[in-house]
Amino acid sequence: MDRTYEEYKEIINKHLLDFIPVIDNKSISLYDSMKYSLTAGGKRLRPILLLASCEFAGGDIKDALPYAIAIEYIHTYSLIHDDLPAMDNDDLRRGLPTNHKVYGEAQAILAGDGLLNTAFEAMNKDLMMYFDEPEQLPKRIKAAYEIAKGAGVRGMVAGQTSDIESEETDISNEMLEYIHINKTGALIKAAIKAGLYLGDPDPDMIERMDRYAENLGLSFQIADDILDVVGDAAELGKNVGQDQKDHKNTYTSINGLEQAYKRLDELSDDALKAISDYYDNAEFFANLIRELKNRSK
Ligand code: GRG
Repeated sequence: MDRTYEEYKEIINKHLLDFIPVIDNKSISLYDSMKYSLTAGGKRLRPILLLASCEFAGGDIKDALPYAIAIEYIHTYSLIHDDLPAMDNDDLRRGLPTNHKVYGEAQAILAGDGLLNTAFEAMNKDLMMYFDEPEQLPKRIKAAYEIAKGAGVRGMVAGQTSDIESEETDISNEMLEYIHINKTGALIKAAIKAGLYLGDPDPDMIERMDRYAENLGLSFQIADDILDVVGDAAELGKNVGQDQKDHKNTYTSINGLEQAYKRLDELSDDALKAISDYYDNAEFFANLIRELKNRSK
């Protein structure tokens, strides 16, 4: 497992549109609007985590590709919907006007719906290709299940619901972490677990990477909260200071910047502890958490 983040990213970007089925010309704005947000850029963190986790567990990334691309489709749908006026009402994403600013609200909703459904179509299509090799099915079913669970009503959608409901109200740190763990952490964790399952992980690896993933997911959101205060809009490709303007509950608004940095340190130390002493090939995952910390300085 010696590929770099950039090498994984190149693989993802090369195959990003491969799993979108041919869409009838009569509905071509659906394809255009889905493609617009997919190809607008992005760090590709979740699919990269999925591919890296698969290789870490001894798997072949060729097996993991449909699942990796599917998770990026799901993530992109969530960003399109999150940016809608009914949710965060953002006009800039990945350095470009948000989907609804270009295609209108109705089409942006449909672009999100299209991406979400295409993700499940891609994973199911992959499963169907292995009907005659039943020993190949369990790992794929487990991966698809982890992704469905992380994206769904016990994960991202639940977190988003609580986030929206708690706007303009005072919430506890426990509630804030519940929101972060689900809204952002669940899909990150799903990427890692799905990737592991597509390899051949032992139970200890699953447990350690679970702990790593939980810490990474929460760190990622806290870093995002910090960047909304100290970050640079051009570098981030989205508006900053938006959370404060919208009176959003964030780690920094509730606890202050200093405490946010402290929590980020705690979480990243624990993520490193979960893996560093046990694996001599976990450098990719260790570097990722270090870079996340540095990026928010
Ligand atoms: C609409 C069901 C539903 C859920 C939306 C992901 C999400 C849930 C909302 C996004 C809100 C947000 C800005 C959260 C902060 C952390 C986060 C997920 C940032 C965006 O992910 P990145 O930084 O984006 O990986 P790129 O563009 O690099 O893919």
